[in-house]
Amino acid sequence: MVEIKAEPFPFPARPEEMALIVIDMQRDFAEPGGFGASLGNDVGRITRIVPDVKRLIQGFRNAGLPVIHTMECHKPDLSDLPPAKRNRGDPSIRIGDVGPMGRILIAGEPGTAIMPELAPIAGEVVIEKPGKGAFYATELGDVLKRKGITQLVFAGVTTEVCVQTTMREANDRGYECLLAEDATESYFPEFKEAAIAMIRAQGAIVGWTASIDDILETISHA
Ligand code: C5J
Repeated sequence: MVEIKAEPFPFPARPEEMALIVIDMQRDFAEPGGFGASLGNDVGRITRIVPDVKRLIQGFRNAGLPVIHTMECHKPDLSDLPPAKRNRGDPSIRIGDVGPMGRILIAGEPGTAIMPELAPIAGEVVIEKPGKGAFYATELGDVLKRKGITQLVFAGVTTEVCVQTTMREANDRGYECLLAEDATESYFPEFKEAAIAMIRAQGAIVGWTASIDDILETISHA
């Protein structure tokens, strides 16, 4: 067992049982004309972390540890999109509508794709998820079981929505979860800060948080 410098206390790492989960680094959340922008958000906050997420992914690849990507998306016939989700709020375009990058958050559309800088490489698992959490209605749990994974490092967007939801799902399923603080972002800086605080509060009630450098320092020597 090795330790990663983390909050609220060192993360007891078992690199041979560890995977990186990169949540929803999709064009639809990061580029003008996508879903994030349709909700009135400043998508530039998301693009700024791309080099950091890339460095973390590369560190896992260099260490020979699994990288798993998720994409929030729906079937073209919208059969996995509850009306309660499609009709929520007042976006300029809704999930399933045609936007400048194709149909919003629909599998196979250009805007739904993972950003090219962070594209999965051959052999990496990509989980298409209809919900905010990556365990809901997906094969993620089976994939992790097959690979013998018990510890998850998280990156991606947005911190307080899909990242935090998936961490909570994972925590309840018995995984030890570590959030890479500088490889995650929110459209709202105060929400990112609050999500990090609530994840590691009460003795890591949901999980730990750490910097990319401290995570890579440990796994590169493992
Ligand atoms: C959102 C996500 N924010 N990936 N999705 O709708 O966090």
